[in-house]
Amino acid sequence: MAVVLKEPSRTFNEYLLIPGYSSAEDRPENVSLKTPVTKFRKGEEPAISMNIPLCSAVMQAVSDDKMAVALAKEGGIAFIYGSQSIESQAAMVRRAKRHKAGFVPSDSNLRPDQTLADVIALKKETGHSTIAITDDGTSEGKILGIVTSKDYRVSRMDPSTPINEFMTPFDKMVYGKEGISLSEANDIIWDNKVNQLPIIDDNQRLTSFVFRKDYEEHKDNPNELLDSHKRYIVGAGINTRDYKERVPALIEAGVDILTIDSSEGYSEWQSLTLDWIRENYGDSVKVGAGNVVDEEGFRFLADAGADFVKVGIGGGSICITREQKGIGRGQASAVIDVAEARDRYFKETGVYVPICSDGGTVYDYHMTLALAMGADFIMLGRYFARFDEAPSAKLMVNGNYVKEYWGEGSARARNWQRYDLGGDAKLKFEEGVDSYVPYAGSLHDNVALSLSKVKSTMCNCGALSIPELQKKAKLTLVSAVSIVEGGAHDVILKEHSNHI
Ligand code: MZP
Repeated sequence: MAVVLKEPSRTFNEYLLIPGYSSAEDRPENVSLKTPVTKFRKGEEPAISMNIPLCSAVMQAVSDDKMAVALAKEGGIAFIYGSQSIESQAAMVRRAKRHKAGFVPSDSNLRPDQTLADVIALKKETGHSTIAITDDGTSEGKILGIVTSKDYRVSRMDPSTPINEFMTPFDKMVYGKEGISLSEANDIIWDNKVNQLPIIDDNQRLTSFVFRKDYEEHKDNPNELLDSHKRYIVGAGINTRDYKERVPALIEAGVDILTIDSSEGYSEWQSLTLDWIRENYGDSVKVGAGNVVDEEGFRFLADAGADFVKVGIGGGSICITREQKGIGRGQASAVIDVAEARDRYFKETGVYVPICSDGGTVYDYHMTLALAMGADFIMLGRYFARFDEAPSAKLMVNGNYVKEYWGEGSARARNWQRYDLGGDAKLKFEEGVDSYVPYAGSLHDNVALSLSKVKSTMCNCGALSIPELQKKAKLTLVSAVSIVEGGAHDVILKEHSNHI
């Protein structure tokens, strides 16, 4: 006879937090959202932590190199999707790792024998007035001079004037040497009263520019998640089939953390993958595993050597696994159960294996609930797919801007092994849909708003950190009727407002 759990499978919408005592100290500006990502022994620090408890889903529509940079700037981690060739995934990792905060590759470049007319045309095309003059006209050529709007007067000069007659030549240029820090570059900019600083290598080749106007932007990112070389921390998804080729390529590209991406992770395929990584790299490569929804699944992956465990089956907004296969569990029940399992495991072994609530986060308050229920961090797909930085197309549908968002188990993304059992069989049915999500603007603004709500609720619970929230949170189930009471009711709304 099958085991039948006594409790129904519950989701975030069925819970609310009951406020606890908050002192005068419990103010949002005092809240830390720092959270562990990789396992650690009692009394030790995790090798990787995040400054905000959010990571982006391993999905084609969500996590590429642009998302990786944008999210690391805020203090989180993007896991670049694995449903692409090893070469293109590694190239994305490499691009994100090469992206140095404040150092941007030159996008306007000409040769000295080109003319003022070329300068004007290029300025019109890019909208940028700083043009690097290199021997071959590329962004990595030997720099011979620079042209800014101070160097020419369109009304007084013949458009056919060669650039080398009016550019600021190299010997009169202010530049920085490759390897200097952003703050050193900014000091040079300020001391010399210039607006831009070309950065060059030992062979006088241009590597990037630092612009005065970007200074404020970088001052604004106190949470940036950087490695020891001041590069952004970048994650990537792997699968249980081609890991022997994919993992070395990603490591070579500089990836910081991997996660096995599978809709169902309580399987021998995952332990074989973890074994291979441990045999070849020991503990130096950090890798998460999943997804699971109960204690057995968690213990299996923790014992198999996972650095963190992802929790959630069938709760994703684009996911139809529960309908198609009849497997899964309400996201709240899964997180609560696995969090208890993690704490027991910690008590028994002294090893804390962080857990990630993956999928089904709809409202900002669901983030707070997931953390209160024990999640160390949260993986989101739909949430990030709505932003400018997500790779998918922005379209106008019925008068509204939307972005495309499709599941990794949809026909659009399939032909990769995530949704089969790790063998050679091709996917025979879909487990995800192709959809639109409302366009929501920039990642920075949205993450700031969502986390301000999380921090505010934490203060209502008297918690200034995630572990404190987990200790102090008091949760209650809500009745179906009381959910109506929770929204605006019995009033005539003046205009539609979006509460997400
Ligand atoms: P959500 O944030 O859109 O609700 O859920 C994102 C999560 O759904 C992903 O991190 C992944 O675990 C899961 N997912 C991705 N594709 C599918 C699918 O096609 C899926 N079924 O379930």
